[in-house]
Amino acid sequence: MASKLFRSVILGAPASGKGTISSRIVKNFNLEHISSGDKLRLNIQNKTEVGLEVEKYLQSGQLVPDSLMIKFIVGEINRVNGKSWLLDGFPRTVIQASSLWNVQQLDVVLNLVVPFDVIIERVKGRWIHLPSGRVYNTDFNAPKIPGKDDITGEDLVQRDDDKPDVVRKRLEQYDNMTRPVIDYYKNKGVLQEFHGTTSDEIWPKVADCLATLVPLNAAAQKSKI
Ligand code: G5P
Ligand code: MG
Repeated sequence: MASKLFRSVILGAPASGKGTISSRIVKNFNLEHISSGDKLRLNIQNKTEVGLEVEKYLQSGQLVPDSLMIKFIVGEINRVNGKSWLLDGFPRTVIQASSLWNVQQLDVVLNLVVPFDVIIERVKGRWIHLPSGRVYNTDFNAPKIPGKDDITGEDLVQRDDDKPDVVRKRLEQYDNMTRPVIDYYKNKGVLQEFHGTTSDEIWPKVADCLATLVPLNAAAQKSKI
């Protein structure tokens, strides 16, 4: 008998901790993590056709046009065909959300709610490992060796769009474009909200929620939470 697959989305403002919480979800539940931002940054670094097209949007903190984004993510979803997944950073507009729903209905949408003043402080310390998307913070989860990835020892970089004026723009965009996505999923009956000021406070609530939802045959829990 085919096992039931689990399809989920994690939503939240820029730097609300989607990447941080996703890496804990991936460690504890057997889901493929598809982060739109990580995939786009990798394409920019590798100077692919998509990368060259989207670079200007990411640098200025603007959203990539819906048509391009939908095609890109549907391609990434098809690539993990046959596995349960967690989408991070997509959808960001109601057009993206309804296109995704037409392709694939979701089991749950996890929405992280973190105050904007907390977010503005924490992005200053963010460092990332570009090839893997691993994320660090000098105040929260510092790398073992400053400036180096814990696993590969390669250099960490700061994101172009973490400059204060670009972060402000991304938060504005989030308010205008992505808040309606939350209502879209509320109406579909799949939204779960998690409030807090730190990822350590939010994570146990997310883990409890997923423990009741992720089918054991699709995502055998790898370790005790
Ligand atoms: P991204 O890459 O999807 P955002 O803006 O949605 O970018 P971002 O910035 O990646 O989200 P996050 O994943 O929510 O943030 O947060 P994170 O990286 O885990 O945590 C942020 C920092 O805080 C890290 O340094 C982390 O270590 C630290 N941290 C976490 N928890 C705590 C804590 O409790 N305490 C403290 N002190 N620190 C903590 O999208 C980028 C761009 O790609 C394009 C757009 O141009 C977008 O701007 N894009 C799209 N465009 C159109 N449509 C889409 N669907 C698109 N997707 C991407
Ligand atoms: Mg992220």
